[in-house]
Amino acid sequence: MAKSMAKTIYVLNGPNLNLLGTREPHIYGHSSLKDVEKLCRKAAETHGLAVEFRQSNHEGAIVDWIQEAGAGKAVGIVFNPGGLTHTSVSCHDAIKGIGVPTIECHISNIHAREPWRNHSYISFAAKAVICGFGIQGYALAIDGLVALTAAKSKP
Ligand code: CA2
Repeated sequence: MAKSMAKTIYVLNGPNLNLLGTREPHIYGHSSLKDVEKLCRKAAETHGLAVEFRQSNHEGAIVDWIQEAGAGKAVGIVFNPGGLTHTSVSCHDAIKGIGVPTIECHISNIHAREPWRNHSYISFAAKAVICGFGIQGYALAIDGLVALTAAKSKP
């Protein structure tokens, strides 16, 4: 059955997040991206929402998906841009160009790591940012997105 975009949260993951759980467990933990997907579906279900869960190693594909979420008027986007966090003007511009809120989400605390990870192009366009909670941050971002949008829809 087709999912209504008005009831769908996009969860987008950038480059190399497909490798989650295979290396650097001291930074990113032992869970896989499949585990993250299950966590997101569970969190969204508690709000009666569906999840469109995607990962790509290609910046252009992610820009297309951000535009798709905007065009379809999805509830919002939870976005872990991976390394694109620190480089991507195009993802920043795509988020600015849509009318749905984006929550930037990082597994690690990017402010407690290498200095070049402290800067995010995405944060300038995001409604909110969460980092350092491990993969639980995705569920917290979904809850936060729902709280923000519910607040907005109140009279
Ligand atoms: O903490 C995060 O979620 C990051 O967005 C993850 C990115 C990193 O470039 C950002 O600075 C912070 C890295 C994603 C790649 O993750 C891997 C996990 C396991 C093995 C290899 C890569």
